[in-house]
Amino acid sequence: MNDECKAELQKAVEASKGKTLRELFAKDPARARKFTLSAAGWTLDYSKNLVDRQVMGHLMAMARAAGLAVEIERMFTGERINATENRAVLHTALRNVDPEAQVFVDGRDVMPDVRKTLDRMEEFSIKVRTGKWRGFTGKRIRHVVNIGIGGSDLGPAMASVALTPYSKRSIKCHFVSNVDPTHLAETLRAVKPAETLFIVASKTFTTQETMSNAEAARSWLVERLGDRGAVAKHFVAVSTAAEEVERFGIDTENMFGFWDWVGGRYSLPSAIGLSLMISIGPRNFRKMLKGYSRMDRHFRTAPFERNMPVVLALLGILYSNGYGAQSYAVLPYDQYLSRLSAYLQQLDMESNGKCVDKDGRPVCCDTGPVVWGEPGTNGQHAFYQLLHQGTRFVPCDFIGECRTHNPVGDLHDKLMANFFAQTQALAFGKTADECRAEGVPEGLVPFKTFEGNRPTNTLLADELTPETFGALVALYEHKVFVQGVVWNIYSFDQWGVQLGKVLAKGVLSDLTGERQSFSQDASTNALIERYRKVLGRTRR
Ligand code: G6Q
Repeated sequence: MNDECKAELQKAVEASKGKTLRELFAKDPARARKFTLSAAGWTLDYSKNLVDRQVMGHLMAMARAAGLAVEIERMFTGERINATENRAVLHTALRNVDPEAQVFVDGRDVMPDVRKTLDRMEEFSIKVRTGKWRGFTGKRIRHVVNIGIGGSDLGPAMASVALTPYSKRSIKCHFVSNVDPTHLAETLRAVKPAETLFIVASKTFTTQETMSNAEAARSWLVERLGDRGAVAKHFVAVSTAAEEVERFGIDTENMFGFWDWVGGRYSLPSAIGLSLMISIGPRNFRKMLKGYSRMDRHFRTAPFERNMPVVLALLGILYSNGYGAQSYAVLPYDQYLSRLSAYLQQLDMESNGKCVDKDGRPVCCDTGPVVWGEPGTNGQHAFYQLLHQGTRFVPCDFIGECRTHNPVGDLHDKLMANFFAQTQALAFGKTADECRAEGVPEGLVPFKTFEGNRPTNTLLADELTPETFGALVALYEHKVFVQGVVWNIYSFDQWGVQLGKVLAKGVLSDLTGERQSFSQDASTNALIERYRKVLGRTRR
């Protein structure tokens, strides 16, 4: 974070501290309206934050001092802003629905390839959905198993739950990511080989977990169907690595490509979303892209003061760096968004979990926070106690919709009553006097008092549709981007992930090799020894 940003943040913190939400609301009856924004089908009410016009003014000045406007344009126009990997960052091109749009990387328009891949995905999805594409024995595909991990899993896995109401119920999507054999084995128990399509989703097609699971699935299929030729009808690939795909035995005709300028955790709107497209159909998939694109346009063009990703990002920085918040909670009051926080964990923590700035120097302040959460109201019966009365400061995003896809009696009204009531309780708490007025015995007053003043954002849409879902994901993507810009860190690399990919290889050879002496540290060596003993791999 540069000095000018630090100074503005400091002013924002000074102007913010000591203010209570009770006072802020009492002072300004128009506060809720003033601190509410709309974009791409979402309303953001951020009035229950520890801010007023003055605080927001300093936060906006901080964004300007970071050169945010320039950075936004650099991303959208395909500059190589992912400098440590020397790549452009163009997930926004994947959902650019303008048929005339051109987006250049090194002088080449990428949009024709983007459109072509989408059209190929569409053609293939329709074949699978209508039964034109059949398995080796002539049966229709009833199960789609996406084998991938990290960015090649979390997006489609989260989205296929989120958009269940739009799914073709006769085709079930499964996601296998973990190299724990249990994940694959339990999935294979639930499917029939003759009716199953495997999508091997891996940008590099070398990731150990994915390739091991894909090889095991291929053996299972060949064994069950009794013919190696079956692979062609039951395996397709999503990758950037054509040679590796061929080596695995998948015809590149059945490979759907993407490009090095699509980061794994930003790849849901690319061919990585193939399983989702098969499930919800191309039309709904394109509606999702439209939703993404509406939020992209809003982010690129709205003034910072009215810009939803910018506002969310700056509030997050205020709390991370000004109030010492170590985490934030994402609390969707929608069962269909049950995987959202797992998805956002990767998006945010992999992007902004960095300790050096763009010049390679240690950062001067905390960067990406810990992200966590569970759908409401379950969390209310679990961890909300800490949110209300714990010693930690945890800002929260509450996400909900006015209409449910499943109207059952008054259940949705009850859900939303909790949704609204929780942010109210967190903001305004309950004073000791209020407790007394309710007749709480004096000895219990300290326990029943709620300090309040705990900030929340409320995100509300009419309904969770492919459009609003796409817009929601884009909102968080851009929020993370803005924070990376202010912190002056590289948000689009992930060297920590690469480290893990290398480390396990050395340990694996100690676990399985002939050698009885191991090359790790003393603790790890002892654990390896114990493991090998149980498996009878210790020579006496
Ligand atoms: C995402 C990360 C990481 C990646 C996985 C899978 O941004 O780079 O989560 O997506 O490691 O990589 P492959 O797609 O290459 O298998």
